[in-house]
Amino acid sequence: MGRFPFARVPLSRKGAAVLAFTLVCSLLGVAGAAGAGSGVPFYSPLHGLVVPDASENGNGVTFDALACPNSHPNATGGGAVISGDQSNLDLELNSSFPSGRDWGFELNNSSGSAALATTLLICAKGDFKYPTRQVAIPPGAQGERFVTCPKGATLAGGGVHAFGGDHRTEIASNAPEGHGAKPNAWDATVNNGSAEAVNVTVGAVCAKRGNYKVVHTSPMPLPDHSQVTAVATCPKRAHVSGGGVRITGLDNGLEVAGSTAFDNGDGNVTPDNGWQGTANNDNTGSPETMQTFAICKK
Ligand SMILES: [Ca+2]
Ligand SMILES: [Ca+2]
Ligand SMILES: [Ca+2]
Repeated sequence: MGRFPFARVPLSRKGAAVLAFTLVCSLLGVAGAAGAGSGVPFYSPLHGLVVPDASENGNGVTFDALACPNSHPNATGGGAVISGDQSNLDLELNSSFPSGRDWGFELNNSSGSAALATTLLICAKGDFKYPTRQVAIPPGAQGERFVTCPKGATLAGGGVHAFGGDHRTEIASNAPEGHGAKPNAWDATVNNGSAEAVNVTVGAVCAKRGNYKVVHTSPMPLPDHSQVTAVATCPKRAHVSGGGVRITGLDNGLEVAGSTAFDNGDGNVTPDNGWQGTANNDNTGSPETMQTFAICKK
């Protein structure tokens, strides 16, 4: 786990146990993954966990991590969904970040009651690069960065991690750059509603080989004080490798609440068919739009 750059989270005994447990789950999933032949991504089993309210754990942030198996040692996409009391839009993604073989998640809950989350990981064989860029965000501000794949490599996924802050630190946007089918960069915006500065790392997953293509929904209305979910579906015979959510505007009330791989009931239960994104407009006072992006491997 030496490459794991989640400096804020000391690998406590509990954290190490979670990591070991999820690694075992990932390994067990190898046999269960449908069609995990050469070139087809590996999809981890869903990992369920409790996300306590801030009144229980102080900062309102819960960490989770998943690791790819030996057969498919490169993480390309991490998914997380939080279920609970959404009435005040207080469940959000704080971080969802690639790190070579691993993917880390930080999940916010200040809803007043415990929530449940499921996380999953998509992994690939082959040769990948994980370029990153940083941005420091003062208290009360937002910050954006994009990170570009090396020449000749293709975008296969991406994510963002905020070091520091608390449950008021949230992903505001996290998606491929631009609207093209073959973007070469990943772009993320983070809100820092906390009282301390945070250091944000934006990471792209770049494949040296393979045919990857980005599809996305049209911009969906995201009215004030609402939550909207949209699914971007991959073309037939393509398998999703990663994805994300883009939200317009710049405000601490614009939040990614969920972002995960999607199964369309195509005869297997593998979430290989696209990406599902959920966005909050938490009392910004203005209407915005949201879009879900899927990166699909042929
Ligand atoms: Ca919120
Ligand atoms: Ca917020
Ligand atoms: Ca499926």
